[in-house]
Amino acid sequence: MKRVITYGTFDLIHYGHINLLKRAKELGDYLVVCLSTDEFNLNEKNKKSYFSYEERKQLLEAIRYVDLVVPENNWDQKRSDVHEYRIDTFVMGDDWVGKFDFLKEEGCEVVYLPRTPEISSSQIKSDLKMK
Ligand code: C2G
Repeated sequence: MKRVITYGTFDLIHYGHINLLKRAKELGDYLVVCLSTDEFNLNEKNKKSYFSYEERKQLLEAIRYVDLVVPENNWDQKRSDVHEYRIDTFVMGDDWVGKFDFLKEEGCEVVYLPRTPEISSSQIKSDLKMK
């Protein structure tokens, strides 16, 4: 069984996220999503998500491509995560290209997938403000 992992905040889940999750799942048989906690978002990513961790987790668990959702508490857990969850392939959108190549040292394939253009959680928030 080929195990894939990806990371993110996934706030205001949209078709760009779904496209990423779909393609990530197509790279294996089991997809782990490491979901940024509210504290990690606030303290490290300078993001305040609209939905809480529990709400974002519930949304992700309802997506057919997602098999397991676990917390992302810090930037540095990826090396241990790939061992803990026995990951074969690490996947991120290509806005992160090159940033996680070090995971190849852990025997993990690293794949960056093209982002879906024109959609982002921040775009949705600003569009809604304009209405
Ligand atoms: N994404 C995408 N297309 C979009 C928007 C997002 O493919 N239009 C992808 C991103 O490239 C990322 C995933 O969806 O791979 C989740 O996006 P975010 O929630 O914005 O994740 P981010 O804040 O980049 O957090 O440790 C890594 C971080 O947790 C990544």
